[in-house]
Amino acid sequence: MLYHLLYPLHTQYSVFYVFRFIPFRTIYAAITALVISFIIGPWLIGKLQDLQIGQSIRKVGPESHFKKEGTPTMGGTLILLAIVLPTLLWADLTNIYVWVTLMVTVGFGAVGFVDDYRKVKLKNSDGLSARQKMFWLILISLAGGLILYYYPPFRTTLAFPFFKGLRPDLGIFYIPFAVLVIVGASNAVNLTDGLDGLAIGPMIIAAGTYLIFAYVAGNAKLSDYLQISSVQGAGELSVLCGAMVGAGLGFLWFNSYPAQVFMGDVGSLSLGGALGTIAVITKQEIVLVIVGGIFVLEALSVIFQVTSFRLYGKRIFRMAPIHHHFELKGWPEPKIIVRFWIISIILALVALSTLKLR
Ligand code: 57M
Repeated sequence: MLYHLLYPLHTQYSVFYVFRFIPFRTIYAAITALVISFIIGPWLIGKLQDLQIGQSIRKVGPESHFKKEGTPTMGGTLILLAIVLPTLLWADLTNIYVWVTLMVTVGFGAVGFVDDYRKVKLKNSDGLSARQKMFWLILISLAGGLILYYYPPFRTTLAFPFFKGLRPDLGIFYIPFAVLVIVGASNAVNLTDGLDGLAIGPMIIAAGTYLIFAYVAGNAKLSDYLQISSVQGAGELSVLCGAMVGAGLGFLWFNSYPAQVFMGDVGSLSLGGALGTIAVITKQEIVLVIVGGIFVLEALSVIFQVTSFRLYGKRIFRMAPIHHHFELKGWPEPKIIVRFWIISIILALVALSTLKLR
């Protein structure tokens, strides 16, 4: 909005020319998101407490979690606000990629909201059934995939890191592939969200990494120089990524150990959906496996655990997802969290290095 209101004034006042620049708007989107989080955060946490939107803790898990009973949840509504408002303020709203990403983010958030609300407020411990949840997530991401597919300049080729010449064209099959990436990312983030700050830390790092990917993909000269797929208009997603970084940091302020609030499915599903969509649009879908390596690791630990238990009646980990394994081994919670953040930073650096490697 500010971009549309203020940039045209540059013909009279040259100072407004700065609104043209994506890095400038990205930084201010991040700052706006932080300010929103700090202003609304304490109020929202108080409100959630008043409304008794508290987490109930399953008794089968690590004992250290029992003391978390009643911690306000659904803090993801704050994250959503702190992503959407700054994006509407600072991004170019004629950009279709911004709208597709917002649609998936808010849509996934709505699914998570209904699930959380049923679990917490209506004391229906199952929330939405896994099938219902999947149905809506697939439907929303399918809508996103279809819009992208029928939007003329969007390419359906896949880009591989390290092998820059390899660009298979998936054609119409790009649509189910996009759905897989978006829904997969969303579920992986949801599984990771089991310790204070464990999901939001790697999410901030991943959003920061995609901020750079989006900027490079949207810049014809840079993408040509680095030989990565150029996506005209994708640069504007840097602004949204900036808002994600700011919203993530703002939420971490309250979610850091010991957490005053959990994000709930409204946060984890929407953040994962946003990340998956941005990976699809910037044509860095495969690299998401590296950037979001912690989320992948958490999801794989569940897949291996369940498969091994079903096939051989044996567990690989003391408990899945893998963060529970380390908890049961006696690692203090903050140690697991910070070590997972460190791994995320290393993975982000490796992913960024693929920009230059070929
Ligand atoms: C949600 N949710 C947390 C909070 C958060 C298939 C199976 C592996 C699924 C998995 C599962 O349900 N995962 C998805 C994980 C929960 O957090 C809430 O959920 C939201 C995210 N969706 O925002 O609202 C608990 O996590 C802790 N937490 C924090 N700090 C935070 O900032 O400490 C969350 C955020 C919270 C709190 O304790 O209550 C969760 O873990 O439930 N299921 C599991 O993870 C279960 N694992 C399991 O059953 N493993 C089995 C098999 C089936 C793989 C095995 O290994 O044999 C564990 N979940 C729990 N206890 N709670 C089991 C033990």
